[in-house]
Amino acid sequence: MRKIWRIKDPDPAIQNELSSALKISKITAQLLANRGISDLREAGSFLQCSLTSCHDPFLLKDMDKAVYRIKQAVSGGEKILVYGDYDVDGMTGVAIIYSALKNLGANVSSYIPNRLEEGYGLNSGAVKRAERDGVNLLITVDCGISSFREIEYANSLRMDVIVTDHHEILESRVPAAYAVINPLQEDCKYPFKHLAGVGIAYKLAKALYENTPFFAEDFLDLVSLGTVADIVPLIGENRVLAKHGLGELNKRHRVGLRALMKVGGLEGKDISSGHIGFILGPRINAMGRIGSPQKALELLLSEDEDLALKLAKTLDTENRNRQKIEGKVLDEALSKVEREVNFKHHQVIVLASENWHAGVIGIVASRIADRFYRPTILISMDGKVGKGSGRSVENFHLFEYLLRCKDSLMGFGGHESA
Ligand SMILES: [Mn+2]
Repeated sequence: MRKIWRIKDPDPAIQNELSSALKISKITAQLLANRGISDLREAGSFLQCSLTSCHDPFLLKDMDKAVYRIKQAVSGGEKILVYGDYDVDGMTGVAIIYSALKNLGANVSSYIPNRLEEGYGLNSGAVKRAERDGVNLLITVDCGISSFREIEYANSLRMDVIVTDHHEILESRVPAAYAVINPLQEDCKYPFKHLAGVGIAYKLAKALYENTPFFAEDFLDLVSLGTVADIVPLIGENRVLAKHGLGELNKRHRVGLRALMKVGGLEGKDISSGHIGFILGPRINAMGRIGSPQKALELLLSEDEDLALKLAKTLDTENRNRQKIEGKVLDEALSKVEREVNFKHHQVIVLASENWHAGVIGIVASRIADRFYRPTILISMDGKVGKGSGRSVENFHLFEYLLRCKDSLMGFGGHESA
């Protein structure tokens, strides 16, 4: 695709101020200004990119309540279930909360639903099974903010639910959970609103670890993995966490990730965000799309070299299968675009088929949205019910447009652009 470059007009006043105070070149100063960073303090902390610039986790609404309830559960030996989404962001977040709770001596287990059989978010079947297993406290990671009914149901079974999520909030309403940690809540004072699900999980671990001998920073490799893979904007705190996390990733101290790097041909290489986006992330995601996500989580948590290598190879194979399935769906979708879409009349591309694997429609939608620069929704039909996944383009708030059609939808959730 041909790109049109438009260069911003320079601002000599800001250039002079930043370059002389921070001893940087005028070009660097202008680049900062172009990113909207024009005051000295902000520019200084951007350049330093220090972990100490991260905000206090207790600024998150309900963090104190959540920590209180979790500590009560740990000391009382209550069963805790960490329930997360099946993407990289969700699985890395579950790995963090699960490990943190294990370290604190909790009676904890984890659960990642199957995308095809159970779908996104909490489901009542899983809640019921948790209750039968004696779970008293359920913590969601990267999901839960739109699981109103399932949380009511958990409450009716006398199970407390703590929601940690970063997805959009439906019409300012949150579920009736014991605590809801999501910086997008209107009355949440947390200054940074773009944390990934794993970023919020990290904040919870950080809060739980206060006054203990453990360091939440040990989880930064997982934080960078989930943050980069979830494509949240790498600004503010996300940039700090991703940068320090990449440093941790490069130490290769996590057995499972070391095995995944080996299988992905990254041995001896300096791991970059590109490697997360194109090599590590897709292999972990593949399990959530077409395989069993629990295996990817097992890999993240593994402490056994042989088992980790075996699991990493499974992820690699599933990723190849995912690519094949995706290629087929993309071909079919493109020929549908040719037949069904009239670019003069249709602002949004919406396509449906009985043949499409629901695990890959999101990635295919994003390829089509890129190619035609139109918001795109692909729907995988199963009888009368369809599951769709959409990707948007700049300045088209997909979530808000879906909100306008909510009467014809059985359920939906997500972000501005996906
Ligand atoms: Mn996420």
